[in-house]
Amino acid sequence: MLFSAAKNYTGESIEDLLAGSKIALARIISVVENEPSMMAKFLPKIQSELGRAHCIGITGPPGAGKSSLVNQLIKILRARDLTVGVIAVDPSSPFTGGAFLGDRVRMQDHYVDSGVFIRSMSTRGEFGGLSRATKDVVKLMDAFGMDYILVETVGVGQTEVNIIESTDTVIVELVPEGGDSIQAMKAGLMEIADIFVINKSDRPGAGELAAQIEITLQMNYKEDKKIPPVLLTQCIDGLGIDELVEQIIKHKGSSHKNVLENRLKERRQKEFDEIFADIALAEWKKLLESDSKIRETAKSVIEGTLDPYSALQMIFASGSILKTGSKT
Ligand SMILES: Nc1nc2c(ncn2[C@@H]2O[C@H](COP(=O)(O)OP(=O)(O)OP(=O)(O)O)[C@@H](O)[C@H]2O)c(=O)[nH]1
Ligand SMILES: [Mg+2]
Repeated sequence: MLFSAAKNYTGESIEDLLAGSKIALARIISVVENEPSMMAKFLPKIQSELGRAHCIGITGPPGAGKSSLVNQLIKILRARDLTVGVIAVDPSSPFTGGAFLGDRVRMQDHYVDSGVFIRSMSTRGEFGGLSRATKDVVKLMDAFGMDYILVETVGVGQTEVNIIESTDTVIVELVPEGGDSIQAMKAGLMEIADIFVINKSDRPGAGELAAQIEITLQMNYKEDKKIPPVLLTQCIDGLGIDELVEQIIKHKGSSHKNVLENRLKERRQKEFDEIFADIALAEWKKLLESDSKIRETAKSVIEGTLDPYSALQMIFASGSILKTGSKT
């Protein structure tokens, strides 16, 4: 059975999560992290609760001040009595692996706050898995009832871009020093940003970088897309954060409803495709194990005596795939 792991689940229930148990939230996140297919058991129970939280993606080069920004946003949102979930996607590089320790220090005031839930997600190894897992945790926090969900990633790889693309408001945080910011823009972050933040504006060159980005944005202006605002901040002491929150609320607001709705539909479509591909691959592997005829055909492809298209035609013609599909 595809979702057989569900039978062994003995943790706090999804009902507890829906009733507001943080322990259940933490336990269920761990379950899903360890066994992604468990989401198939939980999703039907939370589907009607989804889409209430506003999810903000914060990305930018290492050390830009993303965790400091998260920290400041938590402060302002909590002062407004809004609840906040945070997902810090850990950088995979061993050189920056200690970063979350730093995050812990920066966010420690909020760990004891009952209206805040902070979770780190490690890249561990498997890349597509991290992006899927992050999206699942966003859903669980949404169902739990968080008003805002902040997702911090280092915006370098495709996985991070994939995660960030699935959030409602994308903040790209850059800093005046080094070439990292230009690098980040090359990595495709320019296109997905809803708001640009130039942090460490206490340092020289912040105004110039902002101007440079504004010019680039105007040059690439497309009629169907609003030019994102470029804001200066000092996350170390909270300067510029009020203005940022206003811009986030503006982006979340009614004038962008259609954009958000379209983004949500695109996201659901993409997710559906991804889940289909994951399940299809898992089913295919099972089929290879259980059906000797199919195994023989696949062997011919591996040995180079048969091409994959002809092989698939033969397999489909034999009807084995359809028979297996109807079992699950
Ligand atoms: N001068 C100055 N330093 C800042 C500012 N904001 C953050 N910092 C410092 O920059 C360093 C990195 O900040 P973090 O918030 O950990 O940055 P990050 O982007 O989360 O870092 P990683 O998660 O490791 O990529 C810390 O030492 C902060 O104190 C700022 O506005 N000005
Ligand atoms: Mg950080």
